[in-house]
Amino acid sequence: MGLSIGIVGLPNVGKSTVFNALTKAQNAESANYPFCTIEPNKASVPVKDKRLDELAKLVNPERIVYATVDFVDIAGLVKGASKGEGLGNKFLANIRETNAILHIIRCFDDENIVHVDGSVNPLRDIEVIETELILADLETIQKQIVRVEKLAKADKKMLPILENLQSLNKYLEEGNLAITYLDRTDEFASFLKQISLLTDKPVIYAMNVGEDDLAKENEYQKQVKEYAKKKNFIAVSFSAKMEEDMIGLEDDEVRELLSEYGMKESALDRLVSASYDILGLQSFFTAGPKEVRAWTIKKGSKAPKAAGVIHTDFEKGFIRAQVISYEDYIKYKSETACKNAGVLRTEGKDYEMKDGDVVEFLFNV
Ligand SMILES: Nc1nc2c(ncn2[C@@H]2O[C@H](COP(=O)(O)OP(=O)(O)OP(=O)(O)O)[C@@H](O)[C@H]2O)c(=O)[nH]1
Ligand SMILES: [Mg+2]
Repeated sequence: MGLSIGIVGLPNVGKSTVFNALTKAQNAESANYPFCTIEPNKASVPVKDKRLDELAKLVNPERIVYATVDFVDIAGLVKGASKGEGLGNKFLANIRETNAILHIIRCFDDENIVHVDGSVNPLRDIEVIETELILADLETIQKQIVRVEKLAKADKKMLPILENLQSLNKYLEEGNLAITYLDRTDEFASFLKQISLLTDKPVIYAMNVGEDDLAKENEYQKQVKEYAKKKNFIAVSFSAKMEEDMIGLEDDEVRELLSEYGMKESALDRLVSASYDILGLQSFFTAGPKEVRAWTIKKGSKAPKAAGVIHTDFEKGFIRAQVISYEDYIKYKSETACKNAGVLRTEGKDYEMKDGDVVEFLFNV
């Protein structure tokens, strides 16, 4: 279950700079002119969960396999993109299948860096981008309405889907994002899943600020935060430039630099944990001599579902799970010691997985 995130925003706001910082490589061209990015940049980034490193110290495996997040950096969107302005909006297809949207918002002043609309104004910029995403979705919805209308003539079961699509269409026309449209039957929810609307993904507002504004808050950040709060979205501040400058530094140098600016975690760590939160994800671990590995599941998943993330046969033939909490594993330092201390639990098919569980599944083939 891979996590993938699409990066959107106006041109020249720092999307590719962020992408480079997150992927710790200068792979994407970033330069001070709009529409620098034309072809999408894609990269997979390991999530350096510190708990996995701690487990590996105890288990000494041949390898450590971190969970990964895929980032997709695309061209900048401008007002009128749906009508062909700028580079148009066809490139949005590259983020259609992602799980979440990282919306980069310029919150720094720098007269040397061109703003496509002539001034820095984060709330206006958010509206421009969201409107373009909505317009792209309306195009998708209208095509679906035509298709479902035809289907409904032969199959009456499609009628409720058609009605739902029409009311969602109206909702988007009023300027709303699909993600806040909550009136969904199970059938409509699974229909929506198939058509992957751009505005039906959770959004993180990523405020790109100068490093001096990381610890304090400038006027732009205040505005975005307040707006995000109203919409129940997450807003994270970071300095793309500073993060990019940290590429290639050793871990302790990074920590030192971050703490100079009053930060504990890098942008990647904060963005990944924000993404896990909004998507309702958590991790569990497997730990053996071959590998210590992190796996990603939905919160509330039962043990067989978690087993199925490793292999579908594990889910089908699930017998039971042997579970040690991460804290117990660190405390007692080995599986045997955990067993002796009575903290290794045997759990059945109704067990709800907890974040950080160290697990071994037993199954029939
Ligand atoms: N002062 C300052 N400049 C920045 C910051 N982030 C990015 N820049 C600069 O802004 C310019 C544009 O950055 P990019 O990352 O190429 O922007 P983009 O959003 O990918 O732009 P397009 O690909 O054209 O849509 C580059 O010259 C960056 O160095 C920042 O936090 N502060
Ligand atoms: Mg770019």
